[in-house]
Amino acid sequence: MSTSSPLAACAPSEERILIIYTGGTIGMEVSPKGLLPSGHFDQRLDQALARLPLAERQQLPVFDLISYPTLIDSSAATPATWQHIATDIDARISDYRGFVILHGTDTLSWTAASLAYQLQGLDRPVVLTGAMQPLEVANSDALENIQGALHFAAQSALQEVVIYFAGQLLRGARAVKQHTEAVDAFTSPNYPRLGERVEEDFVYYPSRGLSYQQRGAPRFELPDYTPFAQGEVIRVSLWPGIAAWQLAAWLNDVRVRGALLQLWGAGNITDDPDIMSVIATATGEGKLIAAISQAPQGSVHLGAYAAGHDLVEAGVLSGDGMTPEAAYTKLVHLLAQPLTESARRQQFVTSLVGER
Ligand code: ASN
Repeated sequence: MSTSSPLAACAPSEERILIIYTGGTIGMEVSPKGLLPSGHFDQRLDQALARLPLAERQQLPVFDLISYPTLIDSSAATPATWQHIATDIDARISDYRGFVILHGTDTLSWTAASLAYQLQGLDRPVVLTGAMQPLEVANSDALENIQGALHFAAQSALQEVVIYFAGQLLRGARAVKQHTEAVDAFTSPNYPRLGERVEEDFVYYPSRGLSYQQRGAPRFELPDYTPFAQGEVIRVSLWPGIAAWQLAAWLNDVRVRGALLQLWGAGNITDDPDIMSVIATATGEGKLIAAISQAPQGSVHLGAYAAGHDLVEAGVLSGDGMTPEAAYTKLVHLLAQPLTESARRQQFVTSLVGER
């Protein structure tokens, strides 16, 4: 399904934005079971835009909109969904000056981080947004988020995957959902915002964006993520009293190829040799294991405390100050490619898209 904004017919396609609607609260409608993803978003968006003051409407960049045939609540997204969206952007990359992905907020930051790794060297904006309230609800945040996303998607200086939400522009590989209800549901704990809405202007701060030296020439990496929808990479957050047998139940499974551990504070783990032995056995078998903190801000410094020192010797990679989203999707991305184990380990600790 494809539709265009009223002005799109007069604009060459390379001056347009492509909106890809995947589902999420932004387009949901009430059903007897609760909110459900709903279609005809093109017509519904037209109606909403028609209610804007003429001056605001005229300033919006022209766009086309495609809607996925199966719309999802983003809690149903898997690595296969991330791959699908990246492939769709790749197929149309030279036809549009920028892209807006309308996505549910629950896993929006996961998709954003994954897209950043798949679309390396991106030379135009890919802006993800969604909403905490459906488009038609009174005082919904949906229309403002779409407007902002469109404005940033038209800024050619912006050349990376970002999230626009509630007036803030955040790096996709640095953002997390921080609130279940508030309109400003996203934050970027370890990196400043890349831009923001200042009254009627949408201001990008280029000094915070990915420079050409950092991102390099376009070299999209679009490996097959399908196997990872079956859970080949796991995520374990420590809790007081965690036992070796519990960790082993996941890490020893032959289907598991990678793991993200969320440690205490600056990178500490329970002082239990059996736990360390489970981890060392897994890395010895070639499993890619990385560690970040459970604390939302700051970095891990493996080895700063005796309680974390053995992790380095057990082959655990430092995830530095990466978000869980950025660390997990990076493990998936590296494992999906035909790389040697040492290349994977080396790339994990290198900043590929400004994620660390
Ligand atoms: N459950 C919804 C989703 O992630 C939440 C939202 O979009 N605000 O699809």
